[in-house]
Amino acid sequence: MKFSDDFIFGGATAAYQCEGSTLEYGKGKVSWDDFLAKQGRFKADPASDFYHQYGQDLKLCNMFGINGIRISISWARIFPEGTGRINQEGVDFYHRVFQECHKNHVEPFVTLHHFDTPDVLYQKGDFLNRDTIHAFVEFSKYCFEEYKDEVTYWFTFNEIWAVATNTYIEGTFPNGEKYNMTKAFQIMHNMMVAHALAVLEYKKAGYNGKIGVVQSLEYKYPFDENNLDDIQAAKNEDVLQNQFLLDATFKGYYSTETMEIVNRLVSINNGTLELLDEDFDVLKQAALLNDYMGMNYYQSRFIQHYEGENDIHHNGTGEKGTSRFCLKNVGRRMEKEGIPRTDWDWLIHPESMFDMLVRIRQQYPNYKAIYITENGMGYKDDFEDGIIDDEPRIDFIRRHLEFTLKAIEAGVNVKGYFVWSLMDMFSWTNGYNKRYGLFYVDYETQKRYPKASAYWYKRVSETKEV
Ligand code: BGP
Repeated sequence: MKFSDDFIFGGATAAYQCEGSTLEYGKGKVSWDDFLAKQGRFKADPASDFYHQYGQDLKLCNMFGINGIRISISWARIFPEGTGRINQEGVDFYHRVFQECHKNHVEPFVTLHHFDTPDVLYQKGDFLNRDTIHAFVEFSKYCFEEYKDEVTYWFTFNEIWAVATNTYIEGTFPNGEKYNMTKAFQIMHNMMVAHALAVLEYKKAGYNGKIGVVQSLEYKYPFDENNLDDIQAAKNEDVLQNQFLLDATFKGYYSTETMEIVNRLVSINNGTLELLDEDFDVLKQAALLNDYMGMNYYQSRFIQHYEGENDIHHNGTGEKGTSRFCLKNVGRRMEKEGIPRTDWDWLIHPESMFDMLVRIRQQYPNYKAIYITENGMGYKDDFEDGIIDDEPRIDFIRRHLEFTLKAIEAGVNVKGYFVWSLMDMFSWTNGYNKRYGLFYVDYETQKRYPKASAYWYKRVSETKEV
């Protein structure tokens, strides 16, 4: 079986991870700047210097059969304070980038928020503060109108779950709180309301393009599939990461099953959620209007029942075997015999992506279309005289593409696949030794080198076969 001729073989990027120039050309501060400076481990400057190198990156796309690119617009480059004053230099920069995309026959898929809330809004509570919802909608409306001739494919948010868990459960994103289930659910809800309002504005204005949201999903299997407690633990984590957001996306309300689990998990913190009737009005309308969903998929989890104390350790160094994720009364993530892991302990389990795609089609039959907006492998690449032989990454991508084809065969409407990442770039909690790119970046010279995976991907894109 082959991919269709109009299938997108893309590469993904994100503004803060590749642009560099984080405080130049009129850009405002974002939540990460002070946070990273305080940590002192690494910074996002110059990263892959996309601000100046986008020309060569898009040329490489063209040369290597990459016909789509995920780009995010940095909100603070356009509105340095999040609202109000506009920075024309930032506006012009993205015009240049989009024009260069089209010159190279690379379709831009544009995300409006990829983890980089302007600091002014972040300091006032980020999306826990409902004012940020309205600021985001204003920023979105501005971009829809400004770039309407250049951008056809929009995404509102990247990975709402990652924002919630990394900010309020794992504590690895600014400003690092841990084990707060209530804030995690609340920010997910508020961001989905912001997404919905932006979708309604886009549709109301009648633009000739499409819009959706990117969710990060992981299939949650019970560690012991015959153990009822493990089955419940897997369901807890599934609702926490997947089902809460999928319900909001496709139904516009949370099912009874979802709310039972949400209420139980929130009560662990003695918390309450603010879910307003008017929120569901807009969520329900947007659920019917989304043109697609972006799915970022990296791994699955095997969950065991757990009543011990909260204990989370993030492996942000690539020291294999150092991760721990145990949440009291939710569950504990386990290793599983026979399932390999990367150096950062991410399970390599491509068949689980098939399971997730099929599940979406079954559980949310109004889903319309899915783009796999991120999938890829973090790896410590060896660079020998300009040659980067990344066979494990090729194998990772090949197997995920095989299961993508199988899902299409099973009736799931998958329209494209974006490798994370197009070129090597900054990784939020890991820095620079975790490389994902099809193109190796020498951060000293900013020279790009195609890896073996880039040559391999080119062939796939040309033949439509894996
Ligand atoms: C996703 C993000 C990306 C990217 C990727 C890899 O969650 O959308 O921005 O970073 O994961 O993650 P990491 O860099 O933590 O390995």
